[in-house]
Formats: sequence, C-alpha cells, structure tokens
Amino acid sequence: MKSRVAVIGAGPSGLAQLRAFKSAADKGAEIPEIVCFEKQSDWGGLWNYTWRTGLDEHGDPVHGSMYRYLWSNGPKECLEFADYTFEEHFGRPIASYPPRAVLWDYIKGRVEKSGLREWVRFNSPVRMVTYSDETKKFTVTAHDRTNDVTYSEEFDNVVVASGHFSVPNVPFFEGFPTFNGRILHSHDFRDAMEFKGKDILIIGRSYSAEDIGSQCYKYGAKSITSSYRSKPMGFKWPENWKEVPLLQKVVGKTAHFKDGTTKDVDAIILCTGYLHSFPFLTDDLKLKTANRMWPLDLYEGVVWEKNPKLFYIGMQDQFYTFNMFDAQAWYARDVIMGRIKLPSAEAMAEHSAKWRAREETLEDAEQMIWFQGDYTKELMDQTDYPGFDVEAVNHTFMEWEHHKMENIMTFRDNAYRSLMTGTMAPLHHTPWLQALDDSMESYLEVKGVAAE
Ligand code: FAD
Ligand code: NA7
Repeated sequence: MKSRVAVIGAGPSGLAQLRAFKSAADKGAEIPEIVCFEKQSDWGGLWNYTWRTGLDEHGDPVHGSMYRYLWSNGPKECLEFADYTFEEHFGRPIASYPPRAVLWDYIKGRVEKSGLREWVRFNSPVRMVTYSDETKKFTVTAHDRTNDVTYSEEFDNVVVASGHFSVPNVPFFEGFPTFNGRILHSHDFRDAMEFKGKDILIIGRSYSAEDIGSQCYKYGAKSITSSYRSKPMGFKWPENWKEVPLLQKVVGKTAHFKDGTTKDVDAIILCTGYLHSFPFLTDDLKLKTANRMWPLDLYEGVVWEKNPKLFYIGMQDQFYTFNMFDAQAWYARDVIMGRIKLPSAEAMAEHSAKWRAREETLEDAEQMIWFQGDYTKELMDQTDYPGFDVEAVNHTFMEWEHHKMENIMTFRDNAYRSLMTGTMAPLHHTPWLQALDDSMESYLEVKGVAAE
C-alpha cells in the first residue's frame, strides 16, 4: 500500500510541502498519497485575509492576523520562489513591496498551476494527532466542518505547517479592566481607519508595532505613542509619533510610562507577539518554543528529533519566508521519500545544539539574516530545489534595512533586482504614504517609471 502523508495547514509552508511532492512526481518519482487539512475555506494561510476577529463562521478561533492595507514589510525579491518567479506569474516585472492581495495571488498561482487543490480538504481543522508505537503510524482526527463530521485516518508521516503568528500573547497591565477605550491585540487589528483622528498607544517594538503604527499614521491617527520593554525601535518617526519606555499602568484614559511621563490615549494596541500553539498535538509530539531563530528539538529546523516521522515547516522567527519554507519542504520530502538518511538521535541533537549556540551569539538583524541565509543554503544544498544566490539575497536584505533606517515612511518606495531572473523591479507608480488603495488592480496599474 502507498504510504500516506498528512500536511496540516495550506498556508505558504503547507503549500510549499505540496509543491515539493508534486515536483518530485513531475520528475517521475513515485510519491506518497498526500492529504492536506486546512481549517479555512481557502488556501494561502495568513495571506488569505479575513474581516473576522474572535471566532470564525464555525466557532473556531480565527486564524488570520493580517489587516487591510498591509504591504509586504520586506522586498519581494527576498521571498521569491526559486521555481516560480514573480515575472512568470504576473507576465512582467512588478514593483518591490506588493500589498497583501498581490502576494496572495502569487502564492496561489504556483499551486493552482500545479493542480494541487484536490490534495486539500478545506474547512477541516485537525483536532488531534497521536502516534502509536505499535503500528508506527499517526492517527489524525479532523473535523469536516461542511458536513459537521469528525473522523480519523492513519498516516505514516505528519507535516505540521499550521503557522505560529495566530494565537496572541496578551500581557496584562494595571488599570486595563477599567480603561475607558478600546484594548486589542494586533491579531485583531483590521482597519486603520478605525483609529483616524485618535490618539493611540502601541505596546511592543517589533514588526507589528512598527507596521501597525505606520498604518495608523498613514490613515490619519492623531498621534502614535509606542512603548517598548527592551529598547526603542530607533527609526526617525514623524513628528506626531513618540517612543516611550514601558507602560506601567493606565488610569481612566491616561497611560503612565516608566520614565514618569503620561499620555491620554483612545486605544491601546498590544503588538506583543504570538504563541506557538499546537492544541491538536500530544505532548510527545509538541514543539514548545518562543519565537526565535533556532527552536530546539528540530533537526535541520524541520525534523522532530523525538520522532523523525514528524516534521515542522516555518516554525522559526522569520527574515527569510517563502523560499526558506520551500527549502524546508524539499528537505522534509526527501527524508520522507528515503532520499536523505537521518543520523542518530545524538548526532541530530548535537547538530541542533551547534546552530543554537550560534543563534545565541546573534546581536542584530544583520547577523540574523546571515544566519538564516546560511541555514536556508544548508538545506538547499541537500535537495534538488532549484536554489538561488543566498548571499545576494542577504545583500538585498541589508539594503532594505538601510532604507528603513534612512526613512521608515518611504522605504517601500525603493526597487531591487530579482535574484532569480536578474530583472530590476520598476519603481511603484505612487509613493507608499500616498497609496491608500491597496487593491491588486491599483498596484498593477502601469504608470511606473523604470528604475534604471
Ligand atoms: P500561516 O500563513 O499562518 O498558515 C498556516 C495555515 O494553517 C493557515 O491556513 C491555517 O488556517 C492552517 N491551520 C492552522 N491550524 C490548523 C489546524 N488545526 N488544522 C488545519 N489547518 C490549520 N512574511 C513575509 O514574508 N512578508 C510580510 O510582509 C509578512 N507580513 C506579515 C504580517 C503579519 C501581520 C503576520 C502575522 C505575518 C507576516 N509575515 C510576513 C510572516 C508570515 O508568517 C509568513 O509570510 C507566512 O504566512 C507563514 O506561512 P505558514 O504557512 O507557516 O503559516
Ligand atoms: P514579535 O516579532 O515576536 O515581537 C513581539 C514584540 O512584543 C517584541 O517587541 C516584544 O518586546 C514585545 N512584547 C512581548 N511581550 C511583552 C510585554 N509583556 N510587554 C511589552 N512588550 C512585550 O511579534 P510581531 O507581532 O511584532 O511580529 C510577528 C510577525 O508579524 C513578523 O514576522 C512580521 O512579519 C509580522 P521585546 O522586543 O522582547 O522587548
């Protein structure tokens, strides 16, 4: 009988796994039967925008954390698939920081072209995965939401690709229960227009804080105060944006900060990150980690060392995204298909410990980018993933960092060269701050100027 592989999640990571198997099949290999379980009614993961917050149409927690007007926070040239370029998808070069809808279209394009939809069971959250030492198989229990039927099936391998930016980390601050305004986590942020004319307080100093604050600025918030725990973000903010040390308490509408200053605010947005959460896994299979560059217990960042029939894709904190997920998925595929032989448990743990030791020396974004680039390259060198010039991608990331430091409100107006096709992206037709319409139609309108 054919072996069976369950893939949990049809976001960029899960879809990379489907594509990896399809690519082997296209080259004549005999592949296992693949069943992908997806909780939402469509694929694309976070890139499949939902207006819903709280519970979804079935009463399950909403997966989506993306919001309206979200534009890529890094150059598309750094995430481009090596086997499906933007130029192939859109038929021409496009600008470097596409809005969400454009990236969703790109992600979908590759899997639609490969005819992979029939591998996916939509509206099907996985409820439980167990492993039997006797049968050496996993039992996956899923809920078919369309017919409201819960059922179980056996699999030889499981790939967890359920994402880790969905379950919010929500700290408590004194005075929250009696705050006279709205308190929300970035997971529930949807439309910056809600905060037009308002004084908003943001807690956190990472990507969500930076981008949600910028969105609110762009769409007319009266003022933005961002409060950090460790250190300021340090960008050159507009005049109505202040960075302050950590919030201590709120009294009525007044926020009190560690440096003794206060500010009256209408809303508090907790950009305080997410929890890795796998309620469907038994403890022996469950990855437990904070959001970091090298979670432990995953050989090559992918293989569950305690049971190497289980795989995780996309569980690292991310600079590299889509093409790193590809590198991981190709690697997992080759382990599953017996093309890559795993070393002993001790050797796997030793290998992970080495990466972790290097991770602990990383001091800034630049070093993290090189770290993740080296990791992605190590994976690509072991499979037939087309591969790409990692060093060149790292350099594009460096340019991006530099452009952000120059001006956080204009960095998206830059253009970069594709490291897959060599083509220079055109400049976008409208500066990001003035581009209020984030639709695909508006973004792809041709009124651009060539960048060279
Ligand atoms: P996800 O995209 O989260 O997909 C996971 C999928 O698994 C979902 O479809 C979900 O429904 C499904 N799932 C979850 N649980 C179950 C279950 N029990 N059963 C069945 N299915 C399940 N990256 C970039 O490269 N550029 C950006 O600009 C960028 N912006 C971001 C902005 C925000 C607000 C966030 C939160 C993330 C952003 N990211 C960005 C990073 C993002 O993590 C990746 O781009 C990518 O979406 C990760 O893919 P994934 O498949 O691992 O996870
Ligand atoms: P991140 O990158 O995990 O960052 C979480 C932030 O939350 C970080 O700045 C933390 O501060 C801060 N944090 C966490 N807990 C607290 C408490 N208790 N008090 C104050 N601050 C806190 O999550 P993001 O949502 O920004 O980014 C996730 C993804 O979304 C990312 O890939 C983007 O592409 C979009 P610290 O830095 O530790 O001081």
